Amino acid sequence: MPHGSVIPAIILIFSLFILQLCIASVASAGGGGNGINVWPKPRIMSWTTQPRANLLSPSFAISSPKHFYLSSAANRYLKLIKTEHHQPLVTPSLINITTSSSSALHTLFITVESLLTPLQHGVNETYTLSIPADASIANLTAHTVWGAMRGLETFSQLVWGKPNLLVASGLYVWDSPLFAHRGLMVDTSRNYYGVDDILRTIKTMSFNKMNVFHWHITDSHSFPLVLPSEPDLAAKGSYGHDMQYSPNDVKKIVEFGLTHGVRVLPEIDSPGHTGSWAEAYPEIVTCANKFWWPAESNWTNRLASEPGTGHLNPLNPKTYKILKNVINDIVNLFPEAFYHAGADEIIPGCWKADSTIQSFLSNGGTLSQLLEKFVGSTLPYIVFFNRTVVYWEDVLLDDNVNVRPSFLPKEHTILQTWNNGANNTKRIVDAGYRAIVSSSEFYYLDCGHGDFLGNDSQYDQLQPSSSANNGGSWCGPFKTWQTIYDYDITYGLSEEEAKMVLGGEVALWSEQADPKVLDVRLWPRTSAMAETLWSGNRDEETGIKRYAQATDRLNEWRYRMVSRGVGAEPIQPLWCLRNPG
Ligand code: CP6
Repeated sequence: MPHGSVIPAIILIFSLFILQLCIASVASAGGGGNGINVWPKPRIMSWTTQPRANLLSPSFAISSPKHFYLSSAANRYLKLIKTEHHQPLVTPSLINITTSSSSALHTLFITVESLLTPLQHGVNETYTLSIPADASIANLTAHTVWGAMRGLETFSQLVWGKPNLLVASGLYVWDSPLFAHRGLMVDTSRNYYGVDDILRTIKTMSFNKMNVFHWHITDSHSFPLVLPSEPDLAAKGSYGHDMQYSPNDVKKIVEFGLTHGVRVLPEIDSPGHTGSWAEAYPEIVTCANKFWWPAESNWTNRLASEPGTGHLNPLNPKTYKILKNVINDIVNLFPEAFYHAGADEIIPGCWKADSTIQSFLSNGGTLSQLLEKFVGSTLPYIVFFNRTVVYWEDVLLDDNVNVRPSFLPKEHTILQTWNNGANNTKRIVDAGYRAIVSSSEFYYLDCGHGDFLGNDSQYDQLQPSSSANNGGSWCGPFKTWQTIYDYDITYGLSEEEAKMVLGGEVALWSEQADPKVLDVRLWPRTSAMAETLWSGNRDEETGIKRYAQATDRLNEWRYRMVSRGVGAEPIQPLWCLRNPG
């Protein structure tokens, strides 16, 4: 946790302060139970008087400092607040609802300390929100505009009612995320998503106070991104002209992210997962355009197998000529300071299929040297552009093909873990690297309900490109929201080790997902991670995991997301909220 010891001290002071002021013994406003629901739950949210609500004046306004992105966010929230008219599934049990217009809330004032702080990893997202019981004004304060956006989201969730809008009042909120990196990865290579799908996803992330859209743009199946210096990659490697992202599309997505406080982190996966590059440049891709099903086939290497697996050839100088153009274009298109370079799932057999690599190996070269050469020739070029390089854990830990740590400068490299059965996060942070956690057992959302793991020799012989198979990606069981909510990304780590964990990401691999199921696969399960990383999954007082308390709140939150245009799936029958336990 990045905040050191200052914040616990602040929390303690505030807690004492609040305990004295609490007349009603409502322990946690906004935590469910009284119908006031905020997701993710704020770190501290307390009634300063008895729980009550006031009218939101029909002329309610948000007064925001002038700032390109914050002003836009304030307008957006004003519109949302005035049109949403959320009807709580459980009528809030408040002591006092004042509908007299003399006590209506007229203005939310936003104060920001530093308007110039850019959106970047670790940016201060702390905010306070106070909605006094009788005053006609409320105050939102934040260090940065990005924190103010988080506060606007909280405020919007405190408003409900039809035809009159009500706002919870007599409330004080102090809020700040536990983890700086709260991400969602979407794979747009296996199946294509339209720009609107991506924008809706980013918007929903902002509803959930998430801040990193990790865009796994390319893979073996298609190369949908049009790059000015290498236009053939998309022209030949995409699924078609209507399934590409133009530089303008990217600009739109990046800008949309900024107005929502969401960084757009691009991933161009290589040297593995590059089969689609072979459409334009067959000479730099090994084992391209044939399904690689190595002779030593077993379930382990079938996990990574896919049609046209394709690996860039580290021995071919042309590989680097093209990669440098790609890197140039990516840093021009994406202002984001992190650059995800992939480097997952090297399949030795794919490299070994190439004759130049065969002679390199028979002359005493090793696979590890091949990967070192590749990383050593590309990483410095990315770092040259002031980017921090994110790789999947495999580059360091894959037991067949790994890179010596000396090749990965710790200050410029972050590793994203996904195999935590062996607690790879611990191995990564113990080696001195910062980590982003995406444990496949908890955070991989792609698995639908049709995954077959049985024993059927005929099925096993199917080409993964067959419609009867999922196209190469093996899935574990469907992850429920509780599975995701339950997971602690720093499990098993010491306090020192945990400091190296920047946060987590859920991942939507898209072999079995496309726009038709996007929202249902993502929401509200992604919301479960969003809360865990924002404020934790445990009751502050008892330290016990708060599933039960979270269930009604998440159910309510799902309805609010639906009314905001998100196709989130239900987690309970309506009956449960009509008949609270
Ligand atoms: N594609 C890429 C994938 C996967 C990875 N990288 C993947 C591996 C195992 C499972 C799910 C997805 N489909 N490029 C691993 C990081 Cl279970």
